Amino acid sequence: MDEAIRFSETVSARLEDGVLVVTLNNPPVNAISADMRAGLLDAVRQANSDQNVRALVITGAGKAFIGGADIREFGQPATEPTLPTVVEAIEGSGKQIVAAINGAALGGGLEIALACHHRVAGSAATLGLPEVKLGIVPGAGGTQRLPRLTGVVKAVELISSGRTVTARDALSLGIVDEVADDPVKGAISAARDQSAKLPRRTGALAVPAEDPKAIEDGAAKALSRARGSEAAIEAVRLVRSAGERSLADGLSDERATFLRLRDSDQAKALRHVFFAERAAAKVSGLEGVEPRKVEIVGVVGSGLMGSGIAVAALDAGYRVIVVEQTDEAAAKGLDRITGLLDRALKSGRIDEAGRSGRLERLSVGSSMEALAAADLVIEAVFDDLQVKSELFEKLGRIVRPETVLATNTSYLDPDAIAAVTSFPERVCGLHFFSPANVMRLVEVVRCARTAPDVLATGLAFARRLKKLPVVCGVCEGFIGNRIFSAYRREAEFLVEDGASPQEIDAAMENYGFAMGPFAVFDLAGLEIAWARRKRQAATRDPSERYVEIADRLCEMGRFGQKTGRGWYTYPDGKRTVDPEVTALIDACRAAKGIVPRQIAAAEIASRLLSAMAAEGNALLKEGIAERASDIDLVLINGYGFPAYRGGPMYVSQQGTHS
Ligand code: T1G
Repeated sequence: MDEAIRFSETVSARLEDGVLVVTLNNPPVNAISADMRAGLLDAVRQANSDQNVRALVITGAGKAFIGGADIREFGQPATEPTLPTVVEAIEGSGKQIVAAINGAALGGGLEIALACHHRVAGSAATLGLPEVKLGIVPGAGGTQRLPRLTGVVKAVELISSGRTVTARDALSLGIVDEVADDPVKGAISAARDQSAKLPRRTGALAVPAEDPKAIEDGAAKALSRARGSEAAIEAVRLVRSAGERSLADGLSDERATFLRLRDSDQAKALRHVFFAERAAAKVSGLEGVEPRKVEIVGVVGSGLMGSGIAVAALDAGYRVIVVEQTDEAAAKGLDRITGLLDRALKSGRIDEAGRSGRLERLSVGSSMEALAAADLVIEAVFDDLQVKSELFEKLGRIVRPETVLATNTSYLDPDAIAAVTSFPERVCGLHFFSPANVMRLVEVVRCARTAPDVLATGLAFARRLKKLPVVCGVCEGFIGNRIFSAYRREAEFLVEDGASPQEIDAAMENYGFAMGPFAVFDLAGLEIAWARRKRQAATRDPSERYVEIADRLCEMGRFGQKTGRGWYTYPDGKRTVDPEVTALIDACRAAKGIVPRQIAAAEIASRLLSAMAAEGNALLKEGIAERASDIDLVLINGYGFPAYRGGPMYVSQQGTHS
């Protein structure tokens, strides 16, 4: 073989002292295309019959190792050679094949690595089988080979969640054999060292013996999290079966399941979500706009929201200055933030060094002047226009001329807040969802005067926090709460028409929501929506349908779960139907002369989804949301809409409600 060999458009190799280093190059993430499969198979076959080749290394060009199968090809039938054919050729090769995992090894990418005989990961590599997030199961041996390395319990957890792990974690789980600063160099030297040995084939290993109870518990936990995701349920079944039958039987079941799921409605919806996330990153008017540099983040307010935002910023490596009104409040804020870090330590999400590093980057105090050092200041104080306006006026005098100011308001008009400053172009909204250090969604609000680079700064900041930013314009409630209000209104119409809150909750939980609407109302508290309805009462069109039941509940002091009573009652914390509420609903219906009728679960879901989509269409028309898929992302990531349904706009476009 020559020194530089090209096997296909995306696969080339060079021979280094008897080791054939095969490089996959399909920018931007080395997704596995038909061309790559053909080239890789050719490389392995030719190497097998070439006496000059003692061993092989497979690696990726650029930042990724292999970002998985090419999702854009999913709608088409798989062409030969298929990925299982390539994987089988790699594992079955008589010559040592070592994976040099230089970056992301996901899905089919990890399956290729698992079929190699030895794995060396670079320290920045990430590894995972995220297929369930696309509504499918791994299709090239992932469910059968991973448990042979990690055991069934770990593999069930990893594959059913689709979670990715770092190189270090992969090493301790047994997924990789080495972590090296230069994985290609490490892999070449491993290939040389081991070229005389028999290849260690993952598929030939026995699945490690484990306590059957641990497997049972792990599977039960994964299934309870699966919540209607067919792919996750199938993934659990396939991984569990790995220990109970031959590799060949496991592989053929896995492939058949993969092919069946690939064409399912859930998989189609999840592909829509995948591309929706990428589309959301492309914001009109920001082409070529550079965000401002942010190193120090200021947070005003250290309540539930402020402390969550502070922790998210600390997690992302920022220096964080938290300011409260008094020393006493600052001390409480510090306690709250420390408490969140302690919890992260206890759960193993961070280690002791991570905890102390975060605390070193944090300062909490009562002097506003400290914010003069900040590049971005986020206010998370009480949601009151007067309070926020006064704060922004004060901040305007303290911060530097390039500092970006962001408001975390949920319902107030950020344009009105920006107007009190002399620099509204430096103000945007960053609407986090609670708990802010956990929830992925951030609505980035483009105010009337927000400068493009300020909006870009908000987006870049949210992205560095590993959040999903969605840009929206100014309206009451932004995208999410506007749609949620429409959802609430329709849910109350349904109650008046004859459905009980518990029937509605059951219908929506059955549809795939984590919680039904009335359980959510009780959890969030009924008083904010009540206050808003009272504010709007004077201007409400009297001919508009209005349901009074929620007002009556609030007048009775039933503000939801925190008062022990709302739409439900909560003896010992357990959600229970309350005859008092049932009687109230009956009375309200009777007062309007409504004869209640039985409403089927399908009609409940269909009406609630239509109400959401109608409000979404209004948001598009008003230019609040840039595209329908942005609305889907908001509902999925902020409001518990089941991802495998694709979001309310997607559902309405498909015309399928149940
Ligand atoms: N296929 C096609 N396009 C992809 C892709 C993929 N697998 N992954 C990324 N892209 C595009 C993406 O749309 C975007 O395009 C650009 O690459 C950069 O992506 C048999 C069947 C690898 C960690 O689920 O997690 O293998 O918008 O902005 O932040 O079992 O992309 O620029 O036009 O996300 O640096 C499993 C999904 C497939 C991996 C890189 N694979 N990708 O993150 O860039 S299932 C996945 C990611 C499978 C087998 C089965 C991330 C990344 P555009 P990006 P990034």
